[in-house]
Amino acid sequence: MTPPTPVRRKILMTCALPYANGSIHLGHMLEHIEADIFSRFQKMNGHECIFLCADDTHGTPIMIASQKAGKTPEEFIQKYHEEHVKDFKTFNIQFDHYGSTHSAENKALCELFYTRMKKAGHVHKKSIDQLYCSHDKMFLPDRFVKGICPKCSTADQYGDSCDSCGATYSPSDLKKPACSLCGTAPVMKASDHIFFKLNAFKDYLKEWLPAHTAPEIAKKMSEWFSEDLRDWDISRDAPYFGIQIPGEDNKYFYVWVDAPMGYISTADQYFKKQGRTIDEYWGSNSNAEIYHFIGKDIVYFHTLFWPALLKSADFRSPTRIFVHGHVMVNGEKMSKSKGTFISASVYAKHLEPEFLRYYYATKLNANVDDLDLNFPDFTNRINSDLVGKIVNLASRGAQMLNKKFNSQTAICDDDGLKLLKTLQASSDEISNYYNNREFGKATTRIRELAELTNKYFDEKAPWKLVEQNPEETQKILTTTINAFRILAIYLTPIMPKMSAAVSTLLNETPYVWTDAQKIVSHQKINDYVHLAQRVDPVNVQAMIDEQKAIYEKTAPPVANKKTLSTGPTEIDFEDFAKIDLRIGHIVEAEEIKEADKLLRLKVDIGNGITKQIIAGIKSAYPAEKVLGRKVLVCVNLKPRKMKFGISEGMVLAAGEGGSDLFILSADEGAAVGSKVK
Ligand code: NOT
Ligand code: ZN
Repeated sequence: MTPPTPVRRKILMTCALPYANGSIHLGHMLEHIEADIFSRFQKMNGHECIFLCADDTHGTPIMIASQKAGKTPEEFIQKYHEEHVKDFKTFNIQFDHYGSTHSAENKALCELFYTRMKKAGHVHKKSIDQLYCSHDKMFLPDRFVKGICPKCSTADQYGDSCDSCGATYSPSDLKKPACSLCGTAPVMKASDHIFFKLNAFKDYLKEWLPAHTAPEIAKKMSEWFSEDLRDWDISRDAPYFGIQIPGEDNKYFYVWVDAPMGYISTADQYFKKQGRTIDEYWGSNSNAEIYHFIGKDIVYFHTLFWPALLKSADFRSPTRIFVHGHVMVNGEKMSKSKGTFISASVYAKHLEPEFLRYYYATKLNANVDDLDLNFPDFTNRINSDLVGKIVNLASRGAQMLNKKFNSQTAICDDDGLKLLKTLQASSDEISNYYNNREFGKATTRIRELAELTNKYFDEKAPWKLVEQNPEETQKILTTTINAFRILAIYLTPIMPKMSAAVSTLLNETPYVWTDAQKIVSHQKINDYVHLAQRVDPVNVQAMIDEQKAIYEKTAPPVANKKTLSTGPTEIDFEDFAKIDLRIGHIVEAEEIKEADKLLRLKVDIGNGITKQIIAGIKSAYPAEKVLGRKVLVCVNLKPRKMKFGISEGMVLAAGEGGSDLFILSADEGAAVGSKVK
């Protein structure tokens, strides 16, 4: 009887699309490693598994960041695209295609969705009031408004939540709100927005959720169903870097609309290249498996908005949303100032990427718990488990075969064959762990099998036997290398690089899962090359130090207001002594019409020198109130190019802002240009 042909599954899977305005860090890597392990496992079992990702490229933050970088948004996102692709490659994340939401396919798809949603009556227009910066001529997203927390009065808080007391609010609740770009006080302005009627899908979502997510997620999300689901604002006004809404003037899709579309449009690009179509996977009748791997912070978008959008536009929904927890480092939240917000590229400079894959795998399971990247534990697991127990088998077996037996394997001894049977018999168990994303259990089982093999090796003690019974010794070494080979095959989804080195060592082709059921005998092997070096804690520290230094170099100087709310940061006397303060005489003052806060001043600082200073004091000082006054000026500030010209110094003032602002003026007797002591 011939065994039934295994079913070839059709799987399409994605990771969340990283934003194209920052580097890939070890938090992203958890998700990409998790997904990559899953994908490689499916591929080596002969299934079609298409692993896709793309950069998430639209929205206000990217538009503003590109302006600040002096680039077009297209140039800006291109640079990150290249960087992201490179970082993923370093960690052996094997995408079938890595796209971008800034693509013709994504635009076309958004338009198609919108047309269908509109036709089905699932969108409507409504005028809403929002904060608007009349200087920057744009509506301000919550994160672009700063002010005083309405609850605890801490200064310099974002428009959505307070860092100090944790309160959440809307930007118009802030006291003394200001545009975070230019400091201008924003005004309320009305504009038409387009809303998606999410509540029309409430009954559908109620049923959909438990069938497509883990019970703990479904339970949490079901809390939303106790009330009506609110309409979702899917439009943004120009200026916006994104995809224009068809049939509207200067309106764009909100980035969270076109981002999930990226899952499908990236698939579209991939299939087109192959002369296939996305209907095979995404068509409403397709029963292919579709999985989204995401972090717990974006569950809302993937389990409410996304299935509703798909339903509205008559697309099928994903099979399952796989949610993981966040990465903690040494038991704490990743922190830039502590150097534990580690970028992928800095990690790879100091430590082996495949070790991170192994370590994450040992801690990954199918639940949503946070995962602690604990460096002492990391070092220990790599050194004692991976290197000490697993890789060590290869060096013990192969090196002696190289030296004493002319690199030739023989057959296995009887005890050895029993051992190999035990290892092979674990195939289904480990397979199930991989399929169920219980990678921690898979690595535990593999480690146990390595322990059995080490026990066998120690009992047989081939290093003692080699002189008196070379024939038996060769068999023991053949068993050892076979056992290691099986473990390397089981580890292939996690450690593809090591697996490739092992197949090369044994003169074999890259491994597929069923190769574990074979035994290698009477074959020549190659010279053993080191497969893994132990982790030196010195390198861990060097990585953290480098990351910290990068942060310190790029961190914006701490604003005064913030410093006061959290306790002053001390500076050295030498730093203070660098500031050259003088008495200046304001000889010209002019209001900059286009800016709410700015005056253009000419200040005589003595010795015949005058400086142009653009000062943000207009809210308290109209031009005529400062003209002719003697004020304190910092005269050695590097000239800064501002929107309205170069500013060559700083007029000192204190206060919360608005009308609550006081210039520091000098007594009438003070001589212009004299140094402030
Ligand atoms: N760029 C987003 C983030 O949180 C993820 C977008 C995922 C795609 O990093 N979308 N959906 N839905
Ligand atoms: Zn502004």
